Amino acid sequence: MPSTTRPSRLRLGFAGALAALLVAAGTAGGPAAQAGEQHRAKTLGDLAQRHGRYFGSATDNPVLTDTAYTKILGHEFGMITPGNSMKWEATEPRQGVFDFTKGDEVVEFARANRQKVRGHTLVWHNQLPGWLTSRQWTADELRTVLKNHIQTEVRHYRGKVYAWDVVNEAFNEDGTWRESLFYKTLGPGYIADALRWAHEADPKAKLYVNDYNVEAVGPKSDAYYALAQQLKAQRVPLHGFGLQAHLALQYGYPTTLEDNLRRFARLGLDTALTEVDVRMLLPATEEKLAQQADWYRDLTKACLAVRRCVGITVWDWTDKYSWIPEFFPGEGAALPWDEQFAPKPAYHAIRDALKRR
Ligand code: 9MR
Repeated sequence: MPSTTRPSRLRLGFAGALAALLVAAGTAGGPAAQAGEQHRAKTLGDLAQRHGRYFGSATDNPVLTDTAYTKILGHEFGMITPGNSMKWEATEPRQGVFDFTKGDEVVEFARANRQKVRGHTLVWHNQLPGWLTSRQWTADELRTVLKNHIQTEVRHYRGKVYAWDVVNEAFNEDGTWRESLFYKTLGPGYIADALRWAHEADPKAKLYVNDYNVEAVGPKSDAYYALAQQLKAQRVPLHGFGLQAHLALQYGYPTTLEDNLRRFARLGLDTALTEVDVRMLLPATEEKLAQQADWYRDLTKACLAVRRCVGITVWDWTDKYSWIPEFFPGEGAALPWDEQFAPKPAYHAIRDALKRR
C-alpha cells in the first residue's frame, strides 16, 4: 500500500454515518457532532469522486520542496498534471537521450498520495529542445524522431499515466492549422500518427487532443469537432478532448461551454477541463473575486451536467505558483486559493457545485 497522510474514504464514510446517527439521536451540537462536522469537510477530490469525476491540479517540480504546499496538493486532489516535466525539452534534452527524472518525481508524489496522473504533453510547438528546432528535417526523419519520442515516453509511463495530452494546441484561433514544425513538415496526418503511436505504446491510456480558447462553440472548437469526427471515422485511437479553460474575467464567460462539451460527448469522446484558471486585472477586488467564484461554480456545473466530462484540473491551485503574473503582467489572482494558501470564494463555489445533486 502506498503511504499516505490522507484519511481513507472508508473512514470518512464511517465518520459521516456516525455523525448522522448522532444527529438522529438528538446529540447534535455536542463535541462528537463537531468532530463529525470536521470529517464531513471532504476534499474537492472526494466531492468530485461522488459524481464519478476527478478534481485535479497541475504542479511543477521546484515547488515540491514547499511542504505547506505539498500537504494541500497531496490531500485535496485526485489527479495531478506535471506542468512542465513531461514536455519534450525536459524528457529528451538531447536526441535519443531521455531523462524522466522530474516526471518520475511527480508520478511518485502522486502514487504516494493515491492520485492519478494526466501526462502533458507529447506533441506541442512550445518547449521543444534546441536540437529539434534548430535544424531542418525531412518528413521521414521527423516522423522517426516523433515516433521514437512518443513511444519512449509513453512506454516509460505505461500503467502510471491515466491520460495523455498527445497533441497540444494544434489549431489557430480561426480554426486553421497552426503552422508548427510538425504540421509544416508532416501535414495534418501527424495527429493520427501520434495517436496511433501512443496507443501502441500504452493501449490502456486515454488519449487526448488539448487546446485553449476552445471552451465556447466557435471556429477553434469547431475545428476540433471536425477533426474528432474525422479521426473517429478512421478509427484512430482518440478518446478525449481537453479544454484548457484559461479564462479571463475581462473577456467574458464562455456561455456555450456545456453545449460544447455535450457535442463532443455525442461523438463518443470524453472531455475534461484540463488547465483551469480564471485570471483578472489586478488588483483583485471583492467584486472580481465574487465574479470569479461564479465562473468556477458555472464551469464545475457544466462539467457535472455532461456525463462524459470526466474531470476538472486547475493549473496549480494557489496564486503563489500560478503562471499568470509572469505571462500576463498586471493580471493574476486566477486560482481558488490565494498566495497565503487561504481558500478564496472560488474554492467555496467549487465545493458548492460539487455538493449538489
Ligand atoms: O505552466 C507552464 C509554465 O510553467 C511554462 O513556463 C509555460 C511555458 O510555455 O507553460 C505552462 O503551461 C502551459 C501548458 O503546458 C499548455 N497550455 C498553456 C499553459 C500555460 O502557458
